[in-house]
This record gives sequence, structure tokens and C-alpha cells, in this order.
Amino acid sequence: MANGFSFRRSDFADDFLFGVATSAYQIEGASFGGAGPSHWDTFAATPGNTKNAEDGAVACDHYHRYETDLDLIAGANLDTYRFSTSWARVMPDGRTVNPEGLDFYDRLTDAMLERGIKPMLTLHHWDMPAALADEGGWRNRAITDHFATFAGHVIDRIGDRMFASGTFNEPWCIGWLSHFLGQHAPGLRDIRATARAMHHVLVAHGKAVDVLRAAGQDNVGIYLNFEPAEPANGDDGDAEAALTYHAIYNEWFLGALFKKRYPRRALAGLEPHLPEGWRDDMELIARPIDWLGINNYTRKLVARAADAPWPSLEEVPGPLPKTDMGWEISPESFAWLLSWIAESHTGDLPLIVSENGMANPDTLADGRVDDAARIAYLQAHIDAMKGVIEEGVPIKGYTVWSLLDNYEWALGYGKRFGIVHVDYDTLERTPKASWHALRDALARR
Ligand code: PNW
Repeated sequence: MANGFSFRRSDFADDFLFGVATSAYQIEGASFGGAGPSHWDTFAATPGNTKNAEDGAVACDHYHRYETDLDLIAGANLDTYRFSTSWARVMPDGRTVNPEGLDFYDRLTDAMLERGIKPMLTLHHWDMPAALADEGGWRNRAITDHFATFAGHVIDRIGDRMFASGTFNEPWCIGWLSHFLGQHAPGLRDIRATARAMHHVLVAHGKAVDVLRAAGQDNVGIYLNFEPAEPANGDDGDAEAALTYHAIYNEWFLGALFKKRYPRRALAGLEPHLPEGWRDDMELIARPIDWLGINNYTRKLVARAADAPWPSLEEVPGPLPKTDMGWEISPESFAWLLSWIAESHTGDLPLIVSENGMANPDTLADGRVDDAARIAYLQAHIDAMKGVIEEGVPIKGYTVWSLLDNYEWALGYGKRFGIVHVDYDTLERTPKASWHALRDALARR
């Protein structure tokens, strides 16, 4: 396997942006700087919810080490850093502002600019103040106004220096993964809660877009995650199941944002549970945005599960090589996805690949981490993306998940996604082979 990339920066347009992505709860250390408890702290405190009951209390201690981390970004010749602001750090009880929290993001922003790094903001990457979660979280429509208020505080403080401002990371995870599959906070398995969460997060997005526009933001977007779904077998039942999976996962949010409607196959199960008057929200949800962020790691094989309640489907293991997450590696599906999004929903709207990468059991030996598998994964996906760009799809940037090994949510610290290794005893950072390879590729013209 390769220990370098074959691509070079000059394979892409001069203004194409390469970067890395992280999120607040996964790296900062939630116990520092006057942050309030988030629903991830309370979720992790219940045994069985996360591996070894691990939480983000310390994580990578990025709160104190952000300058070192930004040096690593600049040192790899990267152009942009996709980071998130912690709602529970900025508003510890969900209602009062913690000045220390805003001060941190102000320092972080200036430190990016000093290093020539373009700040790409995610307002919310899952750490909701526990006080608001206790009031029903995404099930309660009142959350949409709380979120708009939070968005206003952040933008008033750092909006003037953002290159791009996105509202949400992965509404599917906030809705389906957290309220139907029960894998993320608040850990519910409830179709009614799911429908409401999947709608309210979009309403909150629309309200936040209005707040951002009123504050003068002109590069506003949202980050959605996608998984192309294919039938496990050739029979009609599996084909139906794959289409339903596709509707829930890939079309629900895109449909609302770009067509002011939800896909029929997903509505079949969710409509009875949506809040009354939901159709009246579609204008607000579909406020024009300036770009779409696309997160993708894998595809899914889907089979019909006749005995299960709606949506009567199950994921089945596929034949392709897998990452340490058990996720199949499929650059072909990634290429299909990028074309499909543009052709079916976004047209000429600029797209950013805002997460792509792999977990690998990277071990540190003699001060080196040889993550050749990650280099191969990234090269294959960058090649696939390049092919799609050549077909005319307007992809403007690519940010690798992730800068650092970090807190992988319910899977704790066991899954390593970083191009930089983190020793969780000493918190020492060691650039992996992929970091060195990226630095070299981005210097080549
Ligand atoms: C994304 N799934 O999460 C998140 O944006 C990151 O915070 C995370 O670390 C990264 O991908 C790697 O997992 C996902 O179960 C988590 O389908 C789970 C799923 C999808 C995305």
C-alpha cells in the first residue's frame, strides 16, 4: 500500500479548498471553560450507552491545546478548518451566555486567521445543553427558538471572520440515529419522537438561516450525511427496502431543503407522527442557502425485514473491504452520490465534501504511525471526487474527518479517525503518515 498520495494540489482548481474537520464535544474537553452539561454528558453517564461509559469531559484537551492543533493544520498545507461551536459551552443552562465560552471561539478564530486558515463553522454538532434536552430537546418545538438565539450569539461574536457558516451537522443522526435507532443521545427508540426531531431540526435550521442573514452572513449552508443504499439481493422486497432506506436517509432533508417536500416513501411511516401544520414550515425550511456540505463514509446493503415494524428493513453486511467501523469502502458509491445530489436536488449550488475518512486501529511505534490504509482510502475517494468534478459537478472543497483521533461518540476513544495520533494518557499529538503525505501532496503543483 502507498505511503504517499498520487494527487497533487494542481489537479484541482486554484480556489479548491482542502481541509480537516472536527467537532467541539469530540475534541475540546467539555469540563473546561465554564461549559454546562450537554445531553452527551448525561447520556454517557448512563452505563451501557457509550463504550466503557467514556465521555468528552477531557477528550483531546483541545480547549487548552488549540494553538498546537492549528499549527498542525497549517503545517499540513491545509486551507480550511471545519470546527464546531458547543451550544453547552456558549449557553451552559440553555438560556444564559457564558462569556468564557464565546471568548474561546473568538481566540480560536483569530488563531486560525493568524495562520492563514479559513474558518468553516458548524454551529451545532450534537452537544445540546442538558437543560434543554430535559425540556424535550428536539421533540419540543420550543427548541427551534432556543437554537436561533444560540446561533445569534455565536454569529454576533465570530461571524465577521467566518469563511463559511453552517447550521447543523448531520440532521439524520440528530433525528433517526438518536431517536429511532437509539444509538446517540438521547437514546430513544420512538417513531413519534423521531418524526418530530427530523422536522424540528429543519425548522431550527430555517430560523437560524434567517438570523444569519439578518447578521449579514453571505456564505451560509448545512452539512448533511448520506449513505447510498443498495438492495442486498435481487428480489423486489429488498429493492423496495433499499428505496425506503434511501428516502429516509438521503432524501428527507434534501427534499425539504431544496424541493419543499418530504419524500413519499418516508412520509408513509412518518407523516402520522409529524407535528400538526408541518407543511406550513416548508417555506422557512427551504430558505435559500449558498452551499451544501456532504458527509459520506460508506454505502449500505439493505434487505426487507418482513416482521419488523415500519420501515421493515435491515442493514446486512456487504462483501467489500471494511474500515475499523465495519463500514464498507466504496469510492464508487461516493462518486454516484455526488452526481446524484447535484442532478436530483442542488443543480449549480456549490458543494463541499465536508466529511470523508476512515477509522483504522493505528498504533504508534518508534514515534511513527504508518496509516497506509488511510492514505489509500483518501486517495481513492479524492480520485472519485475528481472524476465527478470533471463531469461538471460544482464541488469546491474537501475536508477530511478528522484532524485528530477523538471521541467517537458511543464508541468512545476506541476508533481512530485522525491524520494525527493522540495518546490519551499524555495527550501528545503525533502526525501520522497520512498527515505527512497530505502535506506533500498539497505542496505539489
Ligand atoms: C459522523 N451512522 O457521524 C459525524 O459527523 C462525526 O462526528 C463522526 O465522528 C464521524 O461521522 C465518524 O463516525 C456519524 O451510524 C456517526 O450512520 C454514525 C453514523 C453516521 C455518521
